[in-house]
Amino acid sequence: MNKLKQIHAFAALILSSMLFVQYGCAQKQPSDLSAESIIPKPVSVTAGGGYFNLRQGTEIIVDGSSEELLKVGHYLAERLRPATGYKLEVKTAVKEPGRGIYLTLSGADPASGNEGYELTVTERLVKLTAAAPEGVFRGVQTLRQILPAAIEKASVQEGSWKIPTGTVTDYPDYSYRGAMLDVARHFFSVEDVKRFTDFLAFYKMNVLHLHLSDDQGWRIEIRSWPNLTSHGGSTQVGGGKGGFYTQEQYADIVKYAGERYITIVPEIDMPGHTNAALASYAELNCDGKARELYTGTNVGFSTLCTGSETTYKFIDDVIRELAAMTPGRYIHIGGDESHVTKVEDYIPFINRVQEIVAAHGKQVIGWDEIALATLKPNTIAQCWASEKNSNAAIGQGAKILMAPARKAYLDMQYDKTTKLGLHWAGYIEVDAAYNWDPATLIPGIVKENIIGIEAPLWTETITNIDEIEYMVFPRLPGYAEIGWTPAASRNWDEYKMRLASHGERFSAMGIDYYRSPLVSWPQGK
Ligand code: TNX
Repeated sequence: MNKLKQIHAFAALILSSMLFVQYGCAQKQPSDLSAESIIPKPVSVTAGGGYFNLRQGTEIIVDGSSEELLKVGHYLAERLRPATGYKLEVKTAVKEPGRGIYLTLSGADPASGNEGYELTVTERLVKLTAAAPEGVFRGVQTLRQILPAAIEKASVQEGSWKIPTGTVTDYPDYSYRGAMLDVARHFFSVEDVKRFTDFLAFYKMNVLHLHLSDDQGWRIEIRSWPNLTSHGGSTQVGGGKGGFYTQEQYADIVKYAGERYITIVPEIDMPGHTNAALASYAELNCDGKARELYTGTNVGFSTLCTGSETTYKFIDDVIRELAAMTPGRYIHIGGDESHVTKVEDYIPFINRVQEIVAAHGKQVIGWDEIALATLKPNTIAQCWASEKNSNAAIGQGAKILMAPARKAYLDMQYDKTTKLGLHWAGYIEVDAAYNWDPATLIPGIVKENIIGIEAPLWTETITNIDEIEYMVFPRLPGYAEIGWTPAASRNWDEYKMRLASHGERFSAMGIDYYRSPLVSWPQGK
């Protein structure tokens, strides 16, 4: 070969190998289920190396006659239809189909519990198996997360909808994984609450705690005490018009959450944080005089009249109506920051309210101060501020819900440039929010004492859904992972890569999130 031929041959080789790479890419992209960014991180993922293609004719096939599982099938179809534009028919079958998306309750590992699931993807079949519909529902969230991010868009997208083959086996570490929304300081519509609920569902959280009353507003209709909402619900922080949920609207929220396997924990805060009630009924005040409505942000100045029988009649009526609206087992009684209630009044008050809640068939959760009282064996103390109170609760045999303000408060600012939020418990950047273990954070509180974790969003400074989203994202996925994934499997440097890729999903969902400089967010939008 002469020199020129050599050069030609070399060039041809380069060119053909370039073509091969290009053609090869178009033909078959690498598939690796284990490299997908699933949050919370599953217990185990095995990659198959191929793809399942979601397409126009794909059907969602539900095993057997479970109405409940069929609803999960419809929920899945509704998530996938807008962006794909496909029909995605939902059908039932008596045996495993050869192709499609198959949801089944048979063959699950009972050790995975009600929320555990197994997702097996082959080139022909996507199969979700769980012991209960709840587990299939959790698995559906994994399925959403291994589709391209554009699947979350509300309108039809160009795209090929490939799902990498392999197997995910998964179940949660803690049974209680929640967030709280304060609808008392600022009121949020039913629609906003539903959107918030959808965020929790996407990250496999299972509790939405609603802070329904505070000094600035009473937000839930109580038919036997109508002024609570007509007057007590008529304003909010800053003097805006406030609002409240009728019992029908509240039932709609409970149902919506229930369809997402999310339990609503309603909170009526007492004996402090009660100015809205004290303004609505003169007889709830020891001096018999109704208070003025309050639209500021101070805490700790109000108290129910703990020595008066009217107070307990009031509480009994409120808890009775609330319990009737609550399918979940818990009623939250607040109990925090009752700075103007003498401790010798506070203790018998909490003891008596625990009895009232029990009489209406529910279990108490209260902020950690309730440990000053005599806790019933099934009462839960929510650890937010005091290590001493939390340990006292454990000493009485109570379990702890972990919501330490300095780690888990969604209203804490990210850093000193954050405009919304507060910083009394410190700044909580995305790494600090993620990088802690509920079972080792506080001396004396170990895993066996803890039912789970909760991230509260207080709303003194938060006025609309965009502001909610900015404080919640991107910290919420981290709290979800702390609740779901064992501490030994969690690592910030690895997590932050998965979180970065969720940036695209936040955008597809229209979420206005904080672009923390600690995370390499996708460029563009
Ligand atoms: C303390 S946390 C409170 C709330 C405030 C919050 C603001 C807790 C049990 N009580 O009343 O909204 O700080 O971060």
